[in-house]
Amino acid sequence: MICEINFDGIIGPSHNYAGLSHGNLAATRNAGATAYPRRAALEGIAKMRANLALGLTQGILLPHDRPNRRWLATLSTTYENADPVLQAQAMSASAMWAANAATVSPAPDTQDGRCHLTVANLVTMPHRSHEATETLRQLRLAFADPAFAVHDAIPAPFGDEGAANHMRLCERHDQPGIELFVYGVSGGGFPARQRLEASAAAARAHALNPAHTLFIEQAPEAIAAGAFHNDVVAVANERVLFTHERAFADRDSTYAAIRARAPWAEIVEVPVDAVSLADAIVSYLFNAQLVTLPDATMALIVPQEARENAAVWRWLQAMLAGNGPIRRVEVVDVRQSMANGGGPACLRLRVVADPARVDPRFLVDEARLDRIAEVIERHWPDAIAPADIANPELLARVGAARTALLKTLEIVELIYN
Ligand code: SUG
Repeated sequence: MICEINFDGIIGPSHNYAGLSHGNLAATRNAGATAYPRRAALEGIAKMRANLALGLTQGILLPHDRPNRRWLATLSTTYENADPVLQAQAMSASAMWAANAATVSPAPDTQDGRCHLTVANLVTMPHRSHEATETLRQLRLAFADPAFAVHDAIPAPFGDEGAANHMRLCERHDQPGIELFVYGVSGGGFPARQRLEASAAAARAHALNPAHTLFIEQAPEAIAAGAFHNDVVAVANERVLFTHERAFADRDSTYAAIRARAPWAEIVEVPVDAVSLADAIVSYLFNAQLVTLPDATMALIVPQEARENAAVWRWLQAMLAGNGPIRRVEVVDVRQSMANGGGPACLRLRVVADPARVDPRFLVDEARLDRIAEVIERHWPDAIAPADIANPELLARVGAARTALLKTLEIVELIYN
């Protein structure tokens, strides 16, 4: 039976704060801080456990091989000879943010009845531009069943950041819906990472019905305020679009276009007077997982930072007191990821599909999470300070940690020799 599966990126053993993402205010603010990979990964596991407890179906994606020596070889260098910036780019654990792994169109929306995934090229940021090769390998493994079509990344220069710039509205996950692709044109001094050409190419690859597909420009003001992905200012689930008033370049025509195609849609808008763009971005209110619970009500899974922001928490309390479609707010602690600009929604890739068609090694229950947590406790480094990035002992530890995890999960195809 088709349902939504959240595939969380397991936070890799090389998690660190190198400040590589221009336009991502949290990552820039924390550049040079000491990171705690073990704690980070366990926070991610705790989030998955909380989602299982809510009755949701949970999957995983694996940390990528770091440092990425194959990428450095294509640049005619080695880790040992690379400058510190290139070393940090090769070492980044950024594949944890699985919302940037791919764009996904579930089977009910596509003309061939398959669930389509297009790997994101992430070409705008050097440290993320080399994720696509391994992401493709992982997705081809997890979604090898003919129920899926996994497409290689769209070529440069058309930047594509995957599901972080894509939303789907539908009456129920297993019904046909409309797909919303949000692209950027300008963002003040910050890069607009998602190009319209890339969104359009993904929509064609996925055999979407053009009448049910919308291309929406993200507000330059939102990018300039630090919303480097649309999922920092809007999130959709089934019939609900939960959005900041200033998320889209042309709010009124965006809402009109949605209502024309999806008269059943409910737009829950947070007005700028109640929550400024700055508060939305610092709290990651919209980088929440908006999910349908087994009793068909909706819950919003927000980071701790949303509770700590007075304006945001006030708005959430007022929302719960009202009669809207979101009936419950759950708070999770993903502070280590948040400090690099990655909230609960960044950490997961949503795939609406039949779990029976997914390689079972990529699905988790409590017992499998226990085994993953044991590997993390034993192998993940406690702390990484910027000076450690060049340390050969750290490199060996990071490599061994990933291999131990893959062996435990019996996903040995992903071990590089
Ligand atoms: O691409 N941070 C990520 C955060 C991605 C968040 N994802 C979504 N919003 N869906 C990024 O900016 C920081 C890495 C560093 O600076 O080392 C980083 O890549």
